[in-house]
Amino acid sequence: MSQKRIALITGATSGIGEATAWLLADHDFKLILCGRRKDRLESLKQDLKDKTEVTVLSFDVRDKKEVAAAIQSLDENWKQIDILINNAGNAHGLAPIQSGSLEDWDAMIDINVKGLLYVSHEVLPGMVKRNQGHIINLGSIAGKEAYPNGNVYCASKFAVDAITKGMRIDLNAHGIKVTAIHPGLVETEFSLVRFKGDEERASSVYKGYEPLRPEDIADMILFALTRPAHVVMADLVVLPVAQASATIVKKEL
Ligand code: NDP
Ligand code: 8X3
Repeated sequence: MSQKRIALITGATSGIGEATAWLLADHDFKLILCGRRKDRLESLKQDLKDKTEVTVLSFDVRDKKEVAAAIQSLDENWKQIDILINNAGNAHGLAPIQSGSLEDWDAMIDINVKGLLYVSHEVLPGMVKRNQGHIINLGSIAGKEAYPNGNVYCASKFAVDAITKGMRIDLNAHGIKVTAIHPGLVETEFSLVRFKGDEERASSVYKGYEPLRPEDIADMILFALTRPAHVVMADLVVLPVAQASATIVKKEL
């Protein structure tokens, strides 16, 4: 009987990360679920307990000491992380570059770029030592094309694209798979965070067409994780049918 692989998912408390947790729990993976909201992590652990083994780590990816302490605190039987899903991230604000907020810029660079690096820094040495592992980074269509007022969010996702390519090159000698998945519009808490709790503005982003659901991206993640040993899904853009580019969306309002 083959051993269950251990997957660490950042940003598992909502949206794509949470949907991925549910799907992987049904497909023979053990899960390390991460996020800041402890209550959500605990209730997800409870919800998944009949499907698979789950452990939770609550930390802010912006804090490198917290990231290191949390991952190093894992029990011996959880330390061998086979899969790292770098999913935690958000947009903060949507404003022209000349009037952007420094706090929003810090948040996006610190979470989407530096946070991804801090978590990877803790997990990669084990994978390298074992010459085995799979990293999946959540990029975005925003990391393939800049769009009006997206400036720094787009930059953070272009950085994720570049880091992914760098990881694939540097980890090549160790047989570690590196995948980037770049979704278009997915209906999650993403816009609620971007618009700082403005529910009406957030929901209007997804009106007049059928957006992706977080489960659609979870499907892609499972697909990437279940390819044969000699195959890596390197780079994938996934859009709702109504979306042709970052800015062209066929809406019927
Ligand atoms: P959600 O807002 O639903 O989820 C974001 C997740 O990231 C939450 O679990 C949140 O957990 C976690 N997170 C945010 N900030 C931090 C932090 N400082 N420390 C730790 N965890 C953090 O959004 P999505 O599910 O849509 O987003 C997931 C990923 O997908 C992101 O990287 C996003 O950029 C990307 N993406 C999303 C698209 C979309 O249209 N929705 C399209 C393309 C890419 P908590 O608040 O509990 O810490
Ligand atoms: C999220 C998709 O188009 O809102 O990365 O930036 S978009």
